[in-house]
Amino acid sequence: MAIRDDIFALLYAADDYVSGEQISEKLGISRAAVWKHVQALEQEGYTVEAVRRKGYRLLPNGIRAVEIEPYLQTKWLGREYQYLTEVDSTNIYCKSWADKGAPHGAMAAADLQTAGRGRLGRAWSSPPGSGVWFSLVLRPNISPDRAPQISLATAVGVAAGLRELGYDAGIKWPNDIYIGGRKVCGMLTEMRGSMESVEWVVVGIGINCLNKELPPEIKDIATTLALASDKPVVRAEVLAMVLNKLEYYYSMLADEGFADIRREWLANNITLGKRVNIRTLNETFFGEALDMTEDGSLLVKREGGGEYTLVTGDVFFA
Ligand code: BT5
Repeated sequence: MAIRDDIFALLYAADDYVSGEQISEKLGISRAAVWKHVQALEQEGYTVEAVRRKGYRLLPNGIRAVEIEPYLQTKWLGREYQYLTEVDSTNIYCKSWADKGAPHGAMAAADLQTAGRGRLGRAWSSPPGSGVWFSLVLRPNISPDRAPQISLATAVGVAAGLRELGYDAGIKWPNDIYIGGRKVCGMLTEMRGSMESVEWVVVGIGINCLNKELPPEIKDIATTLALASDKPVVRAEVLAMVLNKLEYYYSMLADEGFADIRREWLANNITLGKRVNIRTLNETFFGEALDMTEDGSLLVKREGGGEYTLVTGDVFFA
């Protein structure tokens, strides 16, 4: 949406109000069209003050590149960045971008996802102007059986970013981020490769930020940063802080292997020692989460006897 980006850029660059007339003259569109785009920006989560005889003033709270830049300290992660006002799913977008040659560290983020997805095709609620919905293209030099470690490193990075911002974020195995007993962030990792090597990994991350209301189907299990604390939430800062930490932990995984990531995961987890309900494709049972193994699986003591090593599946607190 080029015109909307142009209007955004004009408002973003101005220290004061910009009149509708100035914008319409500069961009060669009607004042009614300006007003329509301003409303669309508000849909995206920006606050645009409209004052009679003065014009418009932007209070930025989006995730365009110029907004993230002041907080971003990464070298390679998120530097190739595609911002989308609307997309079906940033994972779908990044998978096809990866197939077309997106570089290691490329990122796409969207204000609104119309078909945001969790694992096993579950829906991921991603309303406009409310969260940080983004995906990363990684080209790690690891064997495919180590790909789950990337998800665990991602959980460590997101939790560290949110903790840095003052939120008491913990990790539920394998990689959900919880605040106050509720899910604030989920991740979906997808991969293309052969038996021997990984061509790309796309990591999709959704963090609920600004919304104070949640759809009925998740309102008892989910939370948002705005609900978790009274502090103002700046989405660009959330995204950049998380990227800063993710780059650090992805580099740690590449340079030093999984042991250090595992240590960080253990230090920030809220899973071990809890009574859990495990659901795999084949069975459902209760037990106590005992440990995360050295390759990232969850070790569970089954009620009724025996131990179980969970490689993929869902864990619910029971
Ligand atoms: C996940 O799946 O938690 C992975 C979510 C990944 C979302 C990101 S957003 C950017 C990128 N693009 C995508 O299309 N996806 C990624 P799973 O563990 O299967 O959990 C899904 C379940 O979480 C749903 O069945 C709901 O119960 C719940 N849920 C849905 N939307 C939620 C939300 N916004 N916040 C918290 N929980 C939610």
